[in-house]
Amino acid sequence: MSDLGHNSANADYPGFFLTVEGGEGAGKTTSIEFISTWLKERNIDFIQTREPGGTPFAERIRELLLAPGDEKVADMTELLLMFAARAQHIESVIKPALAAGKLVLSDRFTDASFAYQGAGRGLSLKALSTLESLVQGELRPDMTLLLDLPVEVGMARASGRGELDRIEQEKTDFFVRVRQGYLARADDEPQRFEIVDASQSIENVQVAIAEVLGKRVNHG
Ligand code: Z5A
Repeated sequence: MSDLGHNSANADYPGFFLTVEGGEGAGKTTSIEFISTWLKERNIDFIQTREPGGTPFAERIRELLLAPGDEKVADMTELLLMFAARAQHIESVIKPALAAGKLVLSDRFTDASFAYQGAGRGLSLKALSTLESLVQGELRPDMTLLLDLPVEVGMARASGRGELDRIEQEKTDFFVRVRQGYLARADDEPQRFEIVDASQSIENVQVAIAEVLGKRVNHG
C-alpha cells in the first residue's frame, strides 16, 4: 500500500491511478476541475491527462477519431485507434507518473471503450478484454469515478455546446447503451468504482466527490 492508498492491482507502481468517466453532459470537465483543486489543496503530487489523447501523438489520433467526415469509420477501426492512443499514453505518460509515485487523474480510460465501442457499437466484450490485457498488462485504475445521469438530462446539458464531434452525433439509443455499459462495468467491479449521481446540482455533485476522495485517497 502506497502513501496515496492504491490497491494491489498495480503492484509495480507506487502512484494512484484515478479515472473519471461518464456519458454526454455528465459534467466530467467541471468535476475534474474540482478534483484538481481538491488535490492541490492537499499538496498531492498529480498529473492531469485525458483519453483519447494525453501525448502529442495520441492527441493526433484523437483528432482523427473525433473529426466528423464523409467516410464512415468502421467500428473496429475506432476501437483499435482508441487502444493505439492508449498504448502511447500508458507508456509515455501514465506509467512514468505512477512509477514516480504521482497520482494520475485521467479524463476517461478503458471503461470508455467498454461503454462506447462495446455497449454502444456492439463490439465483442471478449475482444475488448483481450485488447485491455494486451495493451495494459496488469495496469488498471485504482479508482474510477462514474458520473451517472439519465441520458436525456445529459444530452440537454450538452446541447448548448455548439458543433458536435463525430461520436456526439450518435442517436439517443446509442447513449442509452453507453450508460448501461458503464453501469454494467461498475456492477462487475464495485471495489474499483464510485458512482456519483451527476443529475444533482453542481454543488451536491462536488460534495459527493469530496466524500469519495476523502475515503479513497490517503491525504496525510
Ligand atoms: N471515447 C470512446 O468512444 N472510447 C474511448 O475509449 C474513449 C473515449 C477514451 C471524447 O471524450 C469522446 O471520446 C467521447 C467518448 C469517446 N465522445 N462522446 N460522445 P471527451 O471526454 O473528451 O468528451 P465529452 O464526453 O464531450 O466530455 P466533457 O467535455 O468533459 O463533457 P461533459 O462531461 O459534458 O462535462 P462538462 O463540459 O463539465 O459539462 C457539460 C455542461 O453541463 C456544461 O455546460 C456544464 O456547465 C454543465 N454542468 C456540469 N455539471 C452540471 C450539473 N451538476 N448541473 C447542471 N449543469 C451541469
